[in-house]
Amino acid sequence: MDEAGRPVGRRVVLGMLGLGAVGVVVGASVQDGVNRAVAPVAPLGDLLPAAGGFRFYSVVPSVRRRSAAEHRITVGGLVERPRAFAMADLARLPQTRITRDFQCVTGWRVPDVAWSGVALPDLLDAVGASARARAVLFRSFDGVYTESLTLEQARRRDVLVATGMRDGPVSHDHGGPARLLVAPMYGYKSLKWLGGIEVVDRVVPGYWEERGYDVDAWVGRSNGRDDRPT
Ligand SMILES: Nc1nc2c(c(=O)[nH]1)N[C@H]1C(S)=C(S)[C@@H](COP(=O)(O)O)O[C@H]1N2
Ligand SMILES: [Mo]
Repeated sequence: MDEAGRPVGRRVVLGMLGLGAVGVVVGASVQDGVNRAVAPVAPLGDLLPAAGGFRFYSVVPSVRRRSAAEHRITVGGLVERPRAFAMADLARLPQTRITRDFQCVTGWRVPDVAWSGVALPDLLDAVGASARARAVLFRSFDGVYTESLTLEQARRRDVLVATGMRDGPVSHDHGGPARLLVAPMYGYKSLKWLGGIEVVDRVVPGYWEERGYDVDAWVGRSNGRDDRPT
């Protein structure tokens, strides 16, 4: 945190990109308390080449590539059948497609992004969550980033282990071979370079949540209140 208590992580990333801290304030009316925590972050889209409207984010300078052939996602913790899923194993589970706007708390949004993969409830059914399960913890193979969801959130059909995006595989820069897509929440919930899933008995705050962001990151809501215009 800096002296004002604001998260500095993204400015560090900007610094590593040689862009420096631009300090543009995102309009306070745009979102909610989550947004206030990130107001000092520059709108990268003005500075980086557009990747179909996305900015590529990583809290570490580089992430080792994993091929689809070598990649495994371990699923363990409070489950009946812990298992490592190869990409081919994921492809054999029921496939779910979903098209949604993708929105980062810093203010950029990409309309109508098509994703495909395994709905998290289908993956959880494949391993069998134990009676003590209350939450799910996700780990990135970048070695740093984590996220978590309550079990109820993790059982939504619009939460995917995404292996496809816009009719191709999820690229390395977008967090492939497989990333999380938490469609109803801000982008930071959608952990990239998914390497491990652990079913746990309580919510463990993730990387940005340790740095002041809300664990419940519903787009358009604040403290459970739905602020979306009707
Ligand atoms: N491992 C990892 N996952 C991550 C991030 C990150 O820095 N590292 N950034 C998050 C944030 S804040 C957003 S908005 C999206 C951005 O996804 P993109 O890089 O595919 O555009 O990824 C999320 N998942
Ligand atoms: Mo984000």
